[in-house]
Amino acid sequence: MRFIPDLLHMQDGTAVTAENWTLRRAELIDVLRREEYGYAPPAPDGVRGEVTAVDRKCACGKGAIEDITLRFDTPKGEYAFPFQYAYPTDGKAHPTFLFINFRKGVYDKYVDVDSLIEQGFAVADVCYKDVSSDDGDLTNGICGMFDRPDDGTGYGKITMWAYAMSRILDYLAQRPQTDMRYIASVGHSRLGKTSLWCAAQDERIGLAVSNDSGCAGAAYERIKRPEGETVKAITKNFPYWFCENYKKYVDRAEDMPFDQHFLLAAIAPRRVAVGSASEDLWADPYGEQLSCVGASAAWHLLGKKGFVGRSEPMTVGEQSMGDISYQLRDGIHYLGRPDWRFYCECFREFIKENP
Ligand code: GTR
Repeated sequence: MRFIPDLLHMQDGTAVTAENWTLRRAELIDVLRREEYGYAPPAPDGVRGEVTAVDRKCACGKGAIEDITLRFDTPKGEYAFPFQYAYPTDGKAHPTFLFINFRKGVYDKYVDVDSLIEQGFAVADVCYKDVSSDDGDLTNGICGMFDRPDDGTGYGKITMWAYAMSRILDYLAQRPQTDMRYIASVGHSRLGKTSLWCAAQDERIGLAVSNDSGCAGAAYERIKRPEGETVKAITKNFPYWFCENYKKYVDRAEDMPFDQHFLLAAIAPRRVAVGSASEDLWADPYGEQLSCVGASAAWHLLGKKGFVGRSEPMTVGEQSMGDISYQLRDGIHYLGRPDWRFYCECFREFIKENP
């Protein structure tokens, strides 16, 4: 087996303990910022939400969906982007999914908003392209609102999509319908990478959901099936998702001072749910499962169980529920009902363990 960077030693070689975990976590985040995703700008002092429309006829009249414009100040003036907020209208605070999606709106093939409301969940839903385009233009949307350093560590798109999710959370914290103790970030594929990266940095997120996030998401780079996407492929097709430094590791995975288990571990002791799909070999299901195994050391250190599944490849349909939960769902690269069923179950487990 190849050498995998060690979670449990600080950069200076000191052993990591439960006491200095906070420092180690900061190191993990820092190396991921510097070498992979780029540094985010500082958070604004505050955000303002303007509700522009409300639809009360959803989930049989038991839920509402608001269109909201979120505004905040940046060094280059006010920035605004839209998102939707759907919640049960029973006057209570609800566990909330913070969902970043490919398309606008909660009525979408990747989410069943009525079902989530019926189960007592709220959902904030943002279309990633409303934050910044998915291309090499680093001047539009939120990306254009800051001076991006050109030393190799300037933010890529994933960092800024994640930044926008955190700004939505700033706003949700002002809403009585949101139970801030119970926030789950969710995204599929490139947005699964975004969900994990957002949760790694934002401790208000109690459960990070990664659906088919693959390369630069949940999947190890060093241990990979031959069909799996690599740093070489991803930085060729989507260089702008990352900081420039990430390209240094094309064909040089062994030189990376991190691997993707650092991303999962930076979420400890909070919870993670990783979903893979059996036919999604590009995202490398087994590489995703193995990085869950590798990241587990962080939870063990903190007196938790971490990943409780096997290290042999799971069979199709198998699930394991722990601090890091994992499911290998039958089918293609997709965010569907069996995925959400599992994530809702993981969310309920998290709530049960943290009353
Ligand atoms: C692929 C990309 C993957 C994954 C996917 C997606 O083309 O190579 O890393 O993120 O797109 O976002 O659907």
